[in-house]
Amino acid sequence: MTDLDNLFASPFSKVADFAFDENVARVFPDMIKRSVPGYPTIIESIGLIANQYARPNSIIYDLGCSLGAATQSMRRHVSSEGCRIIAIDNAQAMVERCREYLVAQDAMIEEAIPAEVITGDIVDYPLQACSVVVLNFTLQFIKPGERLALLRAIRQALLPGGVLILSEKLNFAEPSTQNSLEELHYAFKRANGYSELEIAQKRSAIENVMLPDTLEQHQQRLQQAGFEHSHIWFQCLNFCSMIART
Ligand code: GEK
Repeated sequence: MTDLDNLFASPFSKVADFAFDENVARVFPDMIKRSVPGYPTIIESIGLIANQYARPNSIIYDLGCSLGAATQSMRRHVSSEGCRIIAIDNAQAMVERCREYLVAQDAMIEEAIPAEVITGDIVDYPLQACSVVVLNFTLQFIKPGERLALLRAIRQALLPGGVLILSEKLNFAEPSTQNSLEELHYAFKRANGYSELEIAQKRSAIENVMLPDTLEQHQQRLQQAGFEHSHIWFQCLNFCSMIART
């Protein structure tokens, strides 16, 4: 059981920038499910996609793994022999809980593929040759000026036929599209029990920390980084997930 997200339920005199600390780690499963439309479907599908592209005896990376939901899904679905998962996050509170969840999963699944969780900054982490990389709602937290270099490093590390699964919140250049999808996202949050105060305070906490791009910016950057093909495989409101192939 995880705690309910009520982190923004009481009024703050000044809303501090959002940080992935112990309080967030404690409520994270509830927070992300009630905030990201389609999150459970994306998580389950990441396992299926990874299973299509994972090469025998290769590494799979889960970058910005938080509590390891994508890692757990890949452990359920990837059947290629000799694969192992390296999950990385720079938030110590996330890493510690992620390890506990994986130990619990070990007890439930026989012969789950090995997964290790590392505390590290994905911006300068030396990636080894790999067949699958997951960036599930992580790139939007990386400084915009560092995003291309990170994608280049991922592209360099991917084996031929390898894949990047990139999920992001999207911005839209056309103002009426932006407003309409943003309003629908707030409606989604209200329907999941968040109050107007919670929505407003979370918004100001995150606005300097999470900086979404447009789909066109993503596509252009993926191309610049050396990916041959990219396409959307999932979109719900202003949240999407892409597959980028070598
Ligand atoms: C999921 N993928 O549930 N290096 C390493 N980790 C980072 C960095 C960095 N430079 N910057 C941010 N993070 C997960 C959800 S959450 C998305 C990902 C969200 C980590 C940060 O600590 C956090 O755990 C994660 O990226 C983003 O499938 O909260 O909306």
